[in-house]
Amino acid sequence: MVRFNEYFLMEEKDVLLYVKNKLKYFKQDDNISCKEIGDGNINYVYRISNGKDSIILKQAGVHTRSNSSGRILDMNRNAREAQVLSYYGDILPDLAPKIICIDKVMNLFVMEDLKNYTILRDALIKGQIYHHLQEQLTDFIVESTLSTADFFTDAFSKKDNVAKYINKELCKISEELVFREPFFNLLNENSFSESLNKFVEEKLYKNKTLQLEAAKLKYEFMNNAQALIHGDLHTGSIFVNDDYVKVMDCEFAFYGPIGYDLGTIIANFIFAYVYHFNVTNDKNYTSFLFVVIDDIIRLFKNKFITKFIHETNDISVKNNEDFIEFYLLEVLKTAFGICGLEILRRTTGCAKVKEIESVNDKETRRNIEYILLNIGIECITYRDKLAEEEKFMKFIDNIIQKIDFDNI
Ligand code: SR1
Ligand code: MG
Repeated sequence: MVRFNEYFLMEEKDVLLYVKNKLKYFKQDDNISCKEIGDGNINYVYRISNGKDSIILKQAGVHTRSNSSGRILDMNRNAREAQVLSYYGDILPDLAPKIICIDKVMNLFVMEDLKNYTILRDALIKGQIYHHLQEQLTDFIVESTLSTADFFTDAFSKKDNVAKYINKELCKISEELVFREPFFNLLNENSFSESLNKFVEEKLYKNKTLQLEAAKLKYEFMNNAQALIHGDLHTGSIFVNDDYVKVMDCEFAFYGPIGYDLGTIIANFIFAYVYHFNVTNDKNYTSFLFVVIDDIIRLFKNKFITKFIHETNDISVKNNEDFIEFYLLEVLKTAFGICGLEILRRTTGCAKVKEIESVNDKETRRNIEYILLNIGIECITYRDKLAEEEKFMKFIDNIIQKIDFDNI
C-alpha cells in the first residue's frame, strides 16, 4: 500500500487514496471523486468531493507545467506558499482560503474549496460588477505587506523572515520573464501580432533608454527586501464573489518591494479595461473599471499613510510626515514601473492573459496589443510623475486617445 512517506507526483487516483487513507477528511464510506482542475503554469491542483462537501489539494511537481523552457523548481515552494496563505488567513481571515493541512514530504497542502467563487480575471472579462474590489484589495496589499516591513516588526524577526522566505527559483522566473524578456527575448518565446514586429523592435528591443529603466526596476526587485509580498498578484490569482475577494497562488512570495504587488494588480485591471474598450465597447463597464483602478491607487495611499501613522512605534519615523511621504512615493514609483513591465511582459511574452489570447479577430487583437504596449512603455517612462499625481486613469485614457493605428 502507498504510504505517502516518500514524494512522488500524484495522479487523480493517488490523490483519492491520499485523502481517504492519510488525510481522513471525509467519512470512510463516502463516495469521493477527484478531478485535476489546475490551469496555472506551475503546480497541480485537484478538487476532491463527496458530492456535498469538497476540498482543494495543491501539489508541487519538480518542473513547471508550462513553457518549453521546462524549469526545475525548489520543492519547498509548496510549504512556503501554504505558510504565506496561513499568514494571510491570520491577519485577514476573510480574504484568504483556510488551510486544512500542509504535508512537507508530499509537497502538498490542502485548503478549503472556494466553491461559490469565480476567478477575478474571468469575472472581469464577463463584465461582472462588484463593489468591494477596491476596498478589499487595498486592505490586502497594505495590511499583508506593511505588517511585515521595517518599522512594524522587531529588527530580528524582520531579518529572520527575509532569510526564511528567500525564493530563488521563483524570483528568477520573474527576473527573466518580467524584467528581461520584453526587451531581449533570450528565451525566444515572445509572440504578438506580426504587424507589431517593427514597433517592438524599435520601442523595446532597441530602446536603450527604456532598457535602462527596466534594469533599475529589476535592481530594485532584486535588492529591496522591503516586506513580504505576494509576488504574482494578478487577477488570475484572486477569487471573487459578491461579498469577498480571496487571494491565492502566492508561490512567488518573498521579501521584495511593496510596489510590486500594487503595480501587478493595477496592470491586470488595465488588461480588463483595454479588453472591454476594444471588444465589448461597454461604456458602463469601462467606467466601472476606471473608478476601481483610480480608487485602488487612492485607497492604497490613504491606508498606507494611516497605518504608518497609527501602527509604527519606531521613534525614528513615528509622526515624521516627511519620511512617510518619502516612503510612499518610492513605493508608488516602483508600482507604476512594475505596472508597465507587467503589461509589456504579458503582451509580448510566454505568460499571456485571456484578455489578449481569447480575442480571435486579428485586427482587434493587434489593436489591444498595440494599446497595451503604448501604455506599458509610458507607465515605465513616466512612473516618477505618476507617483506624484492623482488621476492615473486620465493618463491612461489620454494614451488610448492619442493612438494612431495607421502609424503601425
Ligand atoms: C513559468 S511561470 C509563468 C508565469 O506564471 C505565473 O503566474 C507567473 O506570473 C509567471 O511569471
Ligand atoms: Mg500563479
